[in-house]
Amino acid sequence: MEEFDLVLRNGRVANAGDEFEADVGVRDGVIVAIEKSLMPGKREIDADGRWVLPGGIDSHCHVEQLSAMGMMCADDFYSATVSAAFGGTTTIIPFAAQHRAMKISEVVADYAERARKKAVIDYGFHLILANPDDTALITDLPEAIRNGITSLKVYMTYDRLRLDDHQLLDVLTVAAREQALVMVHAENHDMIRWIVNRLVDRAHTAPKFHAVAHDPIAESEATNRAIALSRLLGVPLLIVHVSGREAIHTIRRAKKHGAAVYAETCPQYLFLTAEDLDRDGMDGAMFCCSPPPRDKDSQEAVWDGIKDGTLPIYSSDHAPYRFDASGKLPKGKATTFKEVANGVPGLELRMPLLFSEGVMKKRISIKEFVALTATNHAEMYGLTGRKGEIAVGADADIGIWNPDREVTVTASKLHDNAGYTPYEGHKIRGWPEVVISRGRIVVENNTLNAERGSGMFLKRNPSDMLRSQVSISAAEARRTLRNLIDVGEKDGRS
Ligand code: DUC
Ligand code: ZN
Ligand code: ZN
Repeated sequence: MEEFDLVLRNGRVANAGDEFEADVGVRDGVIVAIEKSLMPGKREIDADGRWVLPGGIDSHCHVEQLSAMGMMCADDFYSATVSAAFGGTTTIIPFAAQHRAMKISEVVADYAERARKKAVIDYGFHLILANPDDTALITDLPEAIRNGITSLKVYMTYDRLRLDDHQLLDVLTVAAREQALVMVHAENHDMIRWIVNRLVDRAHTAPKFHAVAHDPIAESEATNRAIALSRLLGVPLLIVHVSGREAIHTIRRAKKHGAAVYAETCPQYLFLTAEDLDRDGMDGAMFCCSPPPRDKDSQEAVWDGIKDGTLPIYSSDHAPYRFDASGKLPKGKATTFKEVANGVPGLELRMPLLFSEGVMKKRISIKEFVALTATNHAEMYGLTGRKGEIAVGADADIGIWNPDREVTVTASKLHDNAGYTPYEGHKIRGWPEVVISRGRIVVENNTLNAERGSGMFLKRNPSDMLRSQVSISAAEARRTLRNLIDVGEKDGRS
């Protein structure tokens, strides 16, 4: 039998469904054997006392993205993917972000070209759809989906991005027909706008007021509305970056009634609170993201949602901006919370934070950790069979985790380009010491060994979730509404 390129020996393997002791044999970038006592390989790694886990998939991150306000984020495809790799993530799915005047095919080509030259791990794209006009819905969106961009994000807030309910119904209809998953940023635009105006009128402009403006009721209302729209059509959807107890409750209740609604949460909703936005001077701006971190009670609700499957996806929502005039503080100390660039870095620490606080503190099992950080993303975003699992035939994307390694987080040791971390000083137990991407050892001994541009674009399949059942009431609606939709399609319109 042909020799292995790499054998990971004596480790404890965990997948979302099981855990066991075995050696893992890799050839040509693919896992080809999982057994005890494999034959020697050209390269061997002793994983005794370590976890051998699927490489993470971070399905929500912003890389080399120009915000709708015209602000470029701090990481390009090189720094972002290097940072991801050091944190145990071997696949990212960032966004190709349309601004309203842009043509989708050009947006996609632009992001693809930049990633192709720089990424060191594999990547796909979601589309951000800001202008669902006829050209987008009839031609450009279906084309992007056919090219493997099988998910798209839409916004219910932000002046330059938001879609109204009518537009959301149009998008959901086309997505269902073309087999794409719709991801929704669910916050009530007018509630936020109204509060912002009151706050600014009263000169309440410090970073902490960002959390006041983005009230949890704005999140839960929009979440409920997005779910209602998807139920009306019987079309699944995913709510991104869920933060508050009420929104989680709304999603749980809808799922109980059979709605095909999925949801994502992020480290900032487990490990930060709104009090972080109230730090001295402008420091709170480092923690401004939307939705904002909430309170301890919502943190507990997020843990509960993670445990009971209401929140099956745990992503970073890495949106890095430097803490200076090029990013977070365009007007220095005079920057109002409205003007602070929105987002926090998290690609590198996403997995270590959950490993430490979840697995090591026994809030979640190692199998749940794998599901939340890798396997569920593969199922949600059309990567099953290739990514998110230690299985024969899958890509050899693997992290070897030392559960005893202790790390005190500090920005200077991280590899992104934000220049700060919201988790400064946090003590982490458990770290991915060796990270393997398609059989290449990309991180070992705290050193990168990967060429710029060596990551590959992943043309994704449709989400496994699109095949899942919809509620009885939605199915009823579908019988009538699908007819309407089909009639519309006959003359080329949806
Ligand atoms: N939404 C995101 O998904 N990321 C950063 C900011 C935002 O509003
Ligand atoms: Zn968002
Ligand atoms: Zn985001």
